[in-house]
Amino acid sequence: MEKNAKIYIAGMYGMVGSAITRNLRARGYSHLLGHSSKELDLTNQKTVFDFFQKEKPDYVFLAAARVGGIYANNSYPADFIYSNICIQTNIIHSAYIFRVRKLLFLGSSCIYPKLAEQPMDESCLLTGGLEPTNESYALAKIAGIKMCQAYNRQYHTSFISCMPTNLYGPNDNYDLMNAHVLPALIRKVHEAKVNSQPSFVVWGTGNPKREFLYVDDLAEACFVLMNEYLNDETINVGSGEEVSIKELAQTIQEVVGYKGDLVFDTTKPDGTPRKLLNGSRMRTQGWAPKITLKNGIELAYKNFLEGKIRM
Ligand code: GFB
Repeated sequence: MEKNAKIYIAGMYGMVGSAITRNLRARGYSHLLGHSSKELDLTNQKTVFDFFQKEKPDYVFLAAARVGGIYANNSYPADFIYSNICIQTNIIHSAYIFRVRKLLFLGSSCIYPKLAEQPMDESCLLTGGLEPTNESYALAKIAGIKMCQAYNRQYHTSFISCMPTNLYGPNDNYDLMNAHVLPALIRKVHEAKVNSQPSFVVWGTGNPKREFLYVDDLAEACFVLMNEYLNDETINVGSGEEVSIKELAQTIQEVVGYKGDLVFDTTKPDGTPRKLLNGSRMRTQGWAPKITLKNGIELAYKNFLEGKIRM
């Protein structure tokens, strides 16, 4: 990407979009475009068309999405499939109409089968049933991957996609019901500490395993892919660092400085037992994560304490 390129970050004010924006600004890119969801309704096809007609960006990072943790996905499947299919379809089609030079679509590791062989290679896509709690979101993201590939094939566009593992970091959502597990547990452990509670609640059994990647490491991967990656096969972006939910909670307790008990609420779902990505193809692009899980949790907790979050 040329330094004077016009770059649209869809979802600029979300956790991923703001990390991509930080990365590009630090590299001296100054012609960055983005809107809050209140300013630009990406689910409205004409609004998106008019935006692209006016701005004609050279590059697009498609990081806008309706996201959430297991409870949100399980509770609002219609919202997740509708909003995400609308957002991505409107942006990908307008990017084609207005000749965007390259677009990077961000998906999620939940697109892979619930019981896929671990670690999950990109080739296992659509080889088995999806995790029911987030099937709507997963199907929307799979449609986005396939739409990029279809436009590349028919219209010779350069639309690529990447599948990050579970992400966390600045500007994360800390809503106790709708957040992802890592921010939710940071908030629960913090509140147990400041309120001198004897314990805090962990959903499920604590046995499932999850891989986590700090969002600034993902942003660097997105920059590398936009500049170097031309294959329209989707590519995993993972840390390779997997922990059980119980171990995650205990690590968060260490960082926060709280020694209370874990209480497991098994009325809440565990979700998929594991979703560790095979990130070897991304390593061949010359990228590797820099921030370990413990260090990342320390950074995330610091952001939480500074109020750089969404409740
Ligand atoms: O991040 P999370 O909500 O979603 O993690 P997924 C859910 C796992 O953490 C389950 C446990 O095993 C939960 O039982 N957990 C324990 C908690 N305590 C909590 C808590 O307080 N809050 C939450 N949220 N979980 C998501 C997909 O799956 O992964 C999304 O639903 C997306 O679509 C995202 O793909 C990356 O990791 O299970």
